[in-house]
Amino acid sequence: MPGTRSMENSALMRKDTKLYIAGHTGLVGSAVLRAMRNEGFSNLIVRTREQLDLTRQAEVEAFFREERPDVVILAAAKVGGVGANNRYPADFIGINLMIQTHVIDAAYRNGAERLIFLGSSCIYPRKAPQPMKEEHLLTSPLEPTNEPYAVAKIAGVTMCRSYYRQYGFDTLNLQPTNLYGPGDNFDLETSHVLPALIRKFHEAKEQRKPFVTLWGSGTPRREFLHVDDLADAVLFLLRQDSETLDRASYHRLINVGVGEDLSIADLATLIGESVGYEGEIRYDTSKPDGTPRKLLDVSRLHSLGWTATTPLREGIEATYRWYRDRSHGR
Ligand code: GFB
Repeated sequence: MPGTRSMENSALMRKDTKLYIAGHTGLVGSAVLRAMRNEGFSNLIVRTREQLDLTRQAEVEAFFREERPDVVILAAAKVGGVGANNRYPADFIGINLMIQTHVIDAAYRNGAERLIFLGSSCIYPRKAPQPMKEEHLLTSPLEPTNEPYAVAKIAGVTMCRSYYRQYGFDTLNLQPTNLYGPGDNFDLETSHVLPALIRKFHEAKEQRKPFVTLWGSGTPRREFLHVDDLADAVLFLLRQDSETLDRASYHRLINVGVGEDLSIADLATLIGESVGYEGEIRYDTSKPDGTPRKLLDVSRLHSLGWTATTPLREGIEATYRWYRDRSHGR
């Protein structure tokens, strides 16, 4: 029977737990690292891409044999917005399948006590009922613009679930909604919408441009979670015992979001206000809209007692300050 360890004896509760964060330089991994440090975890393991290439199985196996981490947070992934997903489909499926397959298998074989796998809300079908429940996974076709990425993430979820079912390896799959925050990618071609809009509005203000052009129609709806809230959820879930996770999750799958969405047009208004840009907003409908709506049902996580706390306006303002301080786009 998988998952019967008690938390009192578990490595998960100790501050000297050996905890490996895969992908610690990315948006999610860097937030998890900050949160773990703030909590006083003293035995955190990280490796840069130069030190450890997660797409190379032999390197990953050697690393796990040597380090044998107790807990693994798998936040390493090839990620990007709708434009990047569309342009680099091979990388989005290939790199992600390699990284997650190597890490999940090596973590199990080298005695990790728990692995948390970070996915994305795009694993749910394009026309999933809204808000999207964990149960909606694999119930109808995916959104074509990010199908390769979604298929890789679904394979990761299925692998984690299967290792739990067959071997009792304590895995948990988190599906965060669209994320933003410090450390995000602000490249206009490959980023997600929120950092792209911060940069576009900032540059338009600096250069006194009369209008800003956004992609698509402005009608798709998205939900945005500050990455520090996600890191807090990771910590919260790490502290739950295995039986609690069995009860609360849907076969070890759990959504992480805020439970509210808004249209891209409304997001643009909010970001324009935060940046202080007063010009016109135009839309380039030759660019893809992607999924019409992506709102997560977060009742499973709420039932455990966790809710997101960062209001969107506040989160955007803080992210804008972070962006400006790093002199991006000046
Ligand atoms: O954030 P985003 O790139 O990704 O785009 P998705 C969200 C919406 O914002 C789309 C619109 O309707 C875009 O057309 N948008 C407007 C813009 N202006 C811009 C802009 O300047 N840049 C960008 N990037 N979008 C991704 C998936 O989907 O979400 C990934 O492709 C992943 O696989 C991620 O799941 C969370 O929300 O559409």
